[in-house]
Amino acid sequence: MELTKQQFTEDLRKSLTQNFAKTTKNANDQEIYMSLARVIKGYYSKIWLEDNEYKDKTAAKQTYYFSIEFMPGRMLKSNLLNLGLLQTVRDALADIGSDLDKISENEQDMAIGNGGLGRLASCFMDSLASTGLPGNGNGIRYKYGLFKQRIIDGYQVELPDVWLTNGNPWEVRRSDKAVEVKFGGNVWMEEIGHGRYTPHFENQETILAVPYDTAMVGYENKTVNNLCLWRAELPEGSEVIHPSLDYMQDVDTLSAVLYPDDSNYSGRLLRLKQEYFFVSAGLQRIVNHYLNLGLPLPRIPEHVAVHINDTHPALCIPEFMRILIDEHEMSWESAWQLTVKTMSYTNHTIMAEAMEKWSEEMMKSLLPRIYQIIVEIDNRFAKEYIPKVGPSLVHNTRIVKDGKVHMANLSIIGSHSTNGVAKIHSDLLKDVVLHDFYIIFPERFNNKTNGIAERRWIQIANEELSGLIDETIGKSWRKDLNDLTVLKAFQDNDEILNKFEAVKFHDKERLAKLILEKNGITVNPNAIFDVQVKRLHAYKRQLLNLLHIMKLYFDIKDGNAENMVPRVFIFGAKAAPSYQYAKAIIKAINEVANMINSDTDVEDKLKVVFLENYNVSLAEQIIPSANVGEQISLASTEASGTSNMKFMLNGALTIGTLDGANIEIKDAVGDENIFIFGMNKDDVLEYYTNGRYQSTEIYNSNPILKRILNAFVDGSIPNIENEGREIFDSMTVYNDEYFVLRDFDSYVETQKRLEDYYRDRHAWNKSCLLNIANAARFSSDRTVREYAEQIWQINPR
Ligand code: NBX
Repeated sequence: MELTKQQFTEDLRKSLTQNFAKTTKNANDQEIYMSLARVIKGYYSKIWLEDNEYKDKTAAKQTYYFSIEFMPGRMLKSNLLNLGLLQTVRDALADIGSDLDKISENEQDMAIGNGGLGRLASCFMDSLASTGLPGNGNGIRYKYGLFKQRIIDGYQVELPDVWLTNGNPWEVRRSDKAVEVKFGGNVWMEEIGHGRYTPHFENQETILAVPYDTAMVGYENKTVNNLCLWRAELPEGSEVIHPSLDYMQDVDTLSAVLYPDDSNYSGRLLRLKQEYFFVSAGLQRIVNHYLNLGLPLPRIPEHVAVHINDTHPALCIPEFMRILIDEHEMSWESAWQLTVKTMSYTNHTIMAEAMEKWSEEMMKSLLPRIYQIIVEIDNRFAKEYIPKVGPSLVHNTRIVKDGKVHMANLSIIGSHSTNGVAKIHSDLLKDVVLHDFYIIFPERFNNKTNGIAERRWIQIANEELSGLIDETIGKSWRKDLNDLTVLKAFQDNDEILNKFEAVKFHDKERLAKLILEKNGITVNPNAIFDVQVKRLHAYKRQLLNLLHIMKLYFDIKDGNAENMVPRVFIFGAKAAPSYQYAKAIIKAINEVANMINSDTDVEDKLKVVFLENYNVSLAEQIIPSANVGEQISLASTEASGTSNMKFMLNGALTIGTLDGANIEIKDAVGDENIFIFGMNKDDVLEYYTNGRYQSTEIYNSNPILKRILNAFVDGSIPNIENEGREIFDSMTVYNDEYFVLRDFDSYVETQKRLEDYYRDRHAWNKSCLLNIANAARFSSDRTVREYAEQIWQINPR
């Protein structure tokens, strides 16, 4: 939008006076942030209103992305960038003696997600708006986001994330759009003639769902979509008869906390309540809005697509059926057709422990009507498909069995599309994990490789690199990332390569400063910055990284590292609070870090840094400065990964396995520009089928590994008596579930090759440039366009 510095400064002054009775002279940074955010909201709200009117007028089809997690991070700079105001506001603030970066730090990260799945949802929100696609989010407004992580004595300690204390300036509470969501009680069916039944209810608990809307502003266009987050409250009128304290507390807890488990299923009642709560509220609002436009219900799939982000919102399927049948008297057959046409589903993991399976008893007592509908869906599925595909296939794919409701089965049967998030992952779904479904519904399966919102991950996170790209190839890449391919023309231009190296060096100096401030560790910006940032999980194998660090440490101690290129290993990772093994690894990383960082023999050859509380805003500070990104999950376990794409876009080289999107990154950059090691998925599957892995054989025959693993239990690494034992046993007694030892040698060799390559500055810089130049296919703009065309059938404005 068009705006002069003077106009903006005037608006900010006004906002400071109106909101805080302050001037630019005596306001503190928090007050400036709040006033600034309100000014910005004022600017985009006009576009928001106009786009809503446009959407209503055209009744064009819209997508609603249902996700129990979102992780937008900070909104201020993103909104400024997308409105085209970043530079104007930066300059205007400088004029009044203020600094945008410092002001921005007063914004609490909106961290209502765990990791990959939630961050992907937010990248999609940015990309949908920025590609002009009508696509909205639907989720829960948790009062407390993902816990804040502190490291105390090397241990993870979890603190509550009280992100709403100062208020959230971006949200709009819409009381007029509140709806009621009902739980429990009894339901019985009454015949109303012509073989039709209507449900009756008694003793239900009613909760009011109040939506809070946040504008998702498109990049330099006219689109503003909506992220709708629901809060649980006491229903209106409940002041007449004072409700029980238990009930009041129930209402309060419903939207209070995000479950802190990533890739793990917890069959807790409150979680099921949360799932139904945001599903029911979201669908009610969509249907109400649709009917208010005067459109006929049987045509709803022409105007509405509902996406189920993993199985947490799978209750969309029976709830949509309930609304159509019970509230709008539609026949089962018609309602089912509309439901399947409207719904689509993404799977994000093949980890067995993540698969949601609710006990029938719980489902029946909490959601009696939904349970009935699920059973009916299941029975009709069996009746229709046994004659077509036989009883055994139907048995394997049934929704209700062994006393459980299988949510993935419900999602596939009740939708027209099931996709994985990278080629290898979608293939594994078809060939292995969901093979029986694939036989029944081959046309429903497809792949949508993940992507990242390039605006946040380079334009905002790495302004200096963005500036250099502008200088080199012009600015068009900011609108269309495909234009980065023009950089290929400079791959042998040393003058340009040196400039890219210089930018990376500045980024590393900045991170070095942060590390000194936060951890009191001095690191050398000339060292290789080698980074692994992601949730802590055994399958992601942070331990493999740590074993390699120990190898380097012993090399130094033994005097075998004279010519080693100095390295700084940087970790960021939260562990689920109940995931003891993951917490043991965090403790071990921190104790190894203490040991190495304080050993004077090591000098600055090797440093290990664990940065606490990894989240979106910290990622924006870490990723630009990486030389190497670690993507070392066991092949076949990481569905896609998305930090791999962020590193690539910021000119870091990947060391990784043939897993997730690493494979597609390798295809994009070529073998010379990535470091691949270890088993591939077929090697792993082969071990699974023949069952012949014996980790102790490797332990006993590999003296280097033996020495490293022994260090975890013989006191060489101090202060990890219990954790060291747990880790040691996992590698030996419990047969190393994720083949860390099996891939160790290959990893070490590849790390060595990487180190040698780093010495050749021209070759290294060229590879970095080629990673950037080939990053466009990992833009989430590309991903959402594919969803839009192939699954949702929605068009850009
Ligand atoms: O989703 C992640 C995957 O692990 C990543 O490989 C992928 O890049 C990312 C985005 O597609 N998955 C994730 O964050 N969570 C879950 O998959 C999950 C599944 C079930 C559950 C809890 C979490 N109960």
